[in-house]
Amino acid sequence: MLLKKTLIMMILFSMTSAALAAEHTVKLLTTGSNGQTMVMEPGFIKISKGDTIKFVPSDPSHNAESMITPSGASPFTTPMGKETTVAFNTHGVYLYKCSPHLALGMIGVVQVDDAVNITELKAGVEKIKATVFMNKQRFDEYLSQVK
Ligand SMILES: [Cu+2]
Repeated sequence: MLLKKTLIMMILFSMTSAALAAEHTVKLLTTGSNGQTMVMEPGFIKISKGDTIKFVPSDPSHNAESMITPSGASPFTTPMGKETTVAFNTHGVYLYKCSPHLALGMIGVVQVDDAVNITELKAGVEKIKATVFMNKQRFDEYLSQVK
């Protein structure tokens, strides 16, 4: 009887912790909702450690590839044109791009809990910006939302 109760408690507990990890969606779009082109929506997203993001490309030419990640985090590259879910298990700020469209400013920022690596990330961003021809302002626009 006690064993049964313990088992039920364990099952309930595991269900609760699974429910706490949220799944977010980021769209990788050729045309954004406000007329912007080659854009992630949302371009900046803040999530919690353990959450996942489902990257949803609007067509076969988009994906999501990390450029700067917090130390200890695994880099990620989603397949072209395929809806893919990525788990974020290390806190800090992540900068990622659509591999073929970095020059067009198709980038995004994910903040997972505290922005522990923001100084290193901002230093790294300057080099990357130099290779971008369009929508350069998105770097500052998204990074200004990191809190
Ligand atoms: Cu793209």
